Amino acid sequence: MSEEIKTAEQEEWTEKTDHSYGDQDIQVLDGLEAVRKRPGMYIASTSAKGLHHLVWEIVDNGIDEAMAGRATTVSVNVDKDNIITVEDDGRGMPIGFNDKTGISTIETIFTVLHAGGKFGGGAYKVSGGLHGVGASVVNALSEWLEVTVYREGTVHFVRFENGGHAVEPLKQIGTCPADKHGSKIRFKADPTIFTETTVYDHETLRDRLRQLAFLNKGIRIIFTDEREEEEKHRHYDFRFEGGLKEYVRFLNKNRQVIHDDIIYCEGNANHVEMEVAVQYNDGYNANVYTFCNNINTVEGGTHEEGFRLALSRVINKYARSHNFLKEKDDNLTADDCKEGITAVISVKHEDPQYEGQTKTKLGNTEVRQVVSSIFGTQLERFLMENPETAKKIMDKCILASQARLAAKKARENTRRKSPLEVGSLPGKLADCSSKDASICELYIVEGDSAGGSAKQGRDSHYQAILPLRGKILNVEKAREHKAFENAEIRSMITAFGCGVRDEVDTAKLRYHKIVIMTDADVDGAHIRTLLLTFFYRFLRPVVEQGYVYIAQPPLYKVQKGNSVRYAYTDRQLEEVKKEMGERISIQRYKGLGEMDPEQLWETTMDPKNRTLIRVNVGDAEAADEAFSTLMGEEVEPRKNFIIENAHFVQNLDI
Ligand code: 1YM
Repeated sequence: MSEEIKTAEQEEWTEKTDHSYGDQDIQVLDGLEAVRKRPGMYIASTSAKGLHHLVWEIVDNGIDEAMAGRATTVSVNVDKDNIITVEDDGRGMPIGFNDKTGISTIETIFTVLHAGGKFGGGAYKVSGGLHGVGASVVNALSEWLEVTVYREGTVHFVRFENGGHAVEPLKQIGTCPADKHGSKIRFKADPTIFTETTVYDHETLRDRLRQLAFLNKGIRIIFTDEREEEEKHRHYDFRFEGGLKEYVRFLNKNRQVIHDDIIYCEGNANHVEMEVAVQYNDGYNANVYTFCNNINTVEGGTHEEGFRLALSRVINKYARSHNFLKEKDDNLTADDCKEGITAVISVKHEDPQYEGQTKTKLGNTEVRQVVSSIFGTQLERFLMENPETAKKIMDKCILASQARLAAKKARENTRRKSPLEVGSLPGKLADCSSKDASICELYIVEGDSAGGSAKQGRDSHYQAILPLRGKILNVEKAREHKAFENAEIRSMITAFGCGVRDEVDTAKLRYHKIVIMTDADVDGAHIRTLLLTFFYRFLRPVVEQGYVYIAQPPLYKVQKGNSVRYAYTDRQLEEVKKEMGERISIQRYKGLGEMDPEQLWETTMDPKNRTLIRVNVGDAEAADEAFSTLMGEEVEPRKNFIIENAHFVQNLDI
């Protein structure tokens, strides 16, 4: 396309993205077809995660408009056919139309792959850089997509179908009041691409939209899920004037905080915008969430480093000058200063560089200095102005350092001298003979009697058994050294062989499948949760890298003459009953202990028949919420959580 036939909007856009409009007719077909052929190149996956990415891409564009100060509200709607509607009250997408090519700006946006442009997730996008798959990718992967724009008293509309082709060109379909403006996008994910599922997860959508509202203070985000009957429609209206301050309050809602006032700061320098909020609770874990351009940088990076540097610098300085630390005392470590902290750090950067295994570690070096300096100054000021809170924080950090020294001693006693020294393995462990970790499995079994059956039933070449007696310690409520003194926990750590906490090295893990095998009852579920809490807090990489599994023992044995079938769920029982017909006997297993070794092998341990559920952490915030609610001190939120999630707890096995 030559210069003189560009519309004003296109001109503006071209300038920004440095993208030439040339050859777009060819690109349209090539580009979108390429996306449909190999969606994995453009979105993380075609599983549920990729499906949700479609929503985030469009939502991000609405939030961009709001962050530019042009829109106040972004609303998201899921209707009963899992059709998504995203609408904002911004300027409305440009409705410029080109007579010569017959292609409007909007069609261009939705049909041309814009690598690196505003709509391609490149430099121009401040929000969503990682998701930034581009509106055209959403279009390519939708069965159909419709755009409605309200702008300058007109309503314009275009619909795409058949792999992203406009059914007819963008056209005006009506008028609207002059003060109505905004963009509305409706789409239906293509089930031939998202073959696993095209059903959106309510909680995933709600949690992320709420998080976006926390991260972009003042922006109103409305979420309506219409998939239930009308009276049960779920509706949320998020708007947080306090931004991260409210986010931290939300994260700590189930915790006992040690001070009410949240430490908060925002500022900008060197083209970096930053916002930090901090509050301590009486727990022992650090929950630090970091974001760049609204993306959760799970691997941390320079913003997190800047925060950590400032936190320990300022706390040590204050502790010394106010005599909490004596001259002879060592400095507090960064971990001492982080015990029981809940912090959210959010930066906005025009040109973020991501590093790390999953590209979720912020690499821009100038960010470290900006966060360290702005947060450091504000924290220092906060401590000066709030001496009572400052004292509580100092006392907590000093206690943490004393506990750390005690834990170090306890931990040293737990460490195995060498991974091959079988002599130092726990006595209760029935180890396997293979030393090839990639095929080795460790079953953690509830109770000595089930442990006995498992030992007899297993294939001892690659299956090891570690029976646990009674309930293990709740690490959510205990300081680290208590955990290291606990016999069951020590046995597990020694058996795994990969170290704990910051020292975890999964290369040293002795079993690539760690299988939790508990009874299918309430106690079993509790023990399983205690174990998962311990793994999550002490061995997170082991969980994250997918080494932890849950065994699924059968609930029923159905027998007719000599033929025996097992049912793992009530629904399955009904099916089996139907298939087997009359004169059957049904036995309900109350615990693993009721099965003889052969049955246990056949139903739960034999790779040919068994079902193992791999545990994944999902996002850290959700896991953290689950564990702090289920395992923490506060009783009321726990009750509510169990009631709200009764369904989830029941289905944990699925
Ligand atoms: C529900 C999703 O995409 N809103 C939206 C998009 C744009 C604008 C406003 C917009 C931007 C600009 C000027 C500008 C887009 N514009 C373009 C482009 N909501 C949603 N709201 N006028 C309107 O950035 O200058 C792409 S998106 F590039 F054409 F300007």
